[in-house]
Amino acid sequence: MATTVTASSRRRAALAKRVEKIVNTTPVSDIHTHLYDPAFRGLLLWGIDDLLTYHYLVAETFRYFDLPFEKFWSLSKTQQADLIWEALFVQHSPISEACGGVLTTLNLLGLDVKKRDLPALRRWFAKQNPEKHVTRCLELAGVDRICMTNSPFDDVERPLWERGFQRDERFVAALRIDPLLLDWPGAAPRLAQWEYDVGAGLSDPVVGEVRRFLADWSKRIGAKYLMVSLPPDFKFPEQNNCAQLMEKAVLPHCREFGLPLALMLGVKRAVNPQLRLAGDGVGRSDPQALQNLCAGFPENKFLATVLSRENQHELCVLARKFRNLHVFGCWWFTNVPLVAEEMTRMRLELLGLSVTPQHSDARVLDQLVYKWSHFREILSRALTDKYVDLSRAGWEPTAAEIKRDAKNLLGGAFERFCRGERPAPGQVRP
Ligand code: FIX
Ligand code: ZN
Repeated sequence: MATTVTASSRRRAALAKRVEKIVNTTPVSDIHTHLYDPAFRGLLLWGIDDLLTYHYLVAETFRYFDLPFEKFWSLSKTQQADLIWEALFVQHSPISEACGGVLTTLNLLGLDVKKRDLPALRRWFAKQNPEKHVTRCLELAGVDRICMTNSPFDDVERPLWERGFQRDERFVAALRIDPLLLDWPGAAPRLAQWEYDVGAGLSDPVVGEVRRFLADWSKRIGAKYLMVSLPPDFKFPEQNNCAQLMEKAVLPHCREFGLPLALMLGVKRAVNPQLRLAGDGVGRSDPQALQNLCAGFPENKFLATVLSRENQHELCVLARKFRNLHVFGCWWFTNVPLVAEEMTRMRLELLGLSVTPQHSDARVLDQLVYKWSHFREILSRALTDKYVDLSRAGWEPTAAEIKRDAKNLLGGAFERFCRGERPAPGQVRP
């Protein structure tokens, strides 16, 4: 009996090692980030002060100090980073996921974190060549493609696209349209200012102009998909601007251009506005809206992620019913090991390999390093358990099969979904 147990635990350990090696060396296509092509210069955040002032850490810091919000915001980035470092790393052990992430990143960059020496960390970053640092972070994270979040409504970003620049092919564009869908009265005058003939109403000619706007920007940036983050009370169909614009302008545009629409569901913006970017919260979404979209528009492709842990199971079940729905990422508050592991296992069990279980949502370049290192651990564990289950049934996965599966999960399935490809029955082979 003891010999059998040892033999099977040895087999398991060998399999775990093989899976881990494959998962760690499979390049990732990171399908949603807030990073920018290096040509955008100051918009691409990197380095220790940007890592420390990440809004995830800002929210955690305010739990420890009673500084007035406005006082904090009036400080320079370096001063804010000093306070965050003191509160989250010096006064307390940095055990939260966002804090641990900073340390994983620094450690993998080869820095000595145990000295707790912030000035020394700053000196190291100050010496880095920004272009080389981009390549280094991508290599360390094992990421070869990064989807940006590109908004024509962003006054810093828009002129750069209008002027044009030499694209870095590692950075892929995604067209962000939140202001259009969520604040039509605010967006309409801006479109008018950019010479699209729109008034406040949504007559057919106005909808035509919105489509012209979407077409111009999809072409200008070479959009891989369109995207919007929506509040928990998003409903579809509905007689409001958001649902009407989605139905009459965005979905026809996506069909015409063959582009998916990414829906990120469940964010409650500005629950505490004093925290600024750190002040958003979460609420349960109604999966009926997504169901209506998938069922009502079978020619459209939907990418979806939901913010509430309570919605995850329903989302998986929905994706089993609609092949025009692709589930992605452990978004934001769900990107903590406890929830991400549960979600990843659930998705593998309900959706197999037809899912993209993670995106980084990185806002700071260096975060790619920890976000992918942490997720690869989760994925390796979850996949190992699944392959062990298979081997118990006599099905031993080959290295080539494991590689194929890892590739699927880390970007391959997403690419195929975007291209609208599904293997023909005869092609479904290992
Ligand atoms: O809507 C989004 O794309 C969110 O990811 C952001 O708004 C959010 O601030 C974030 O960075 C979450 O990770
Ligand atoms: Zn995001």
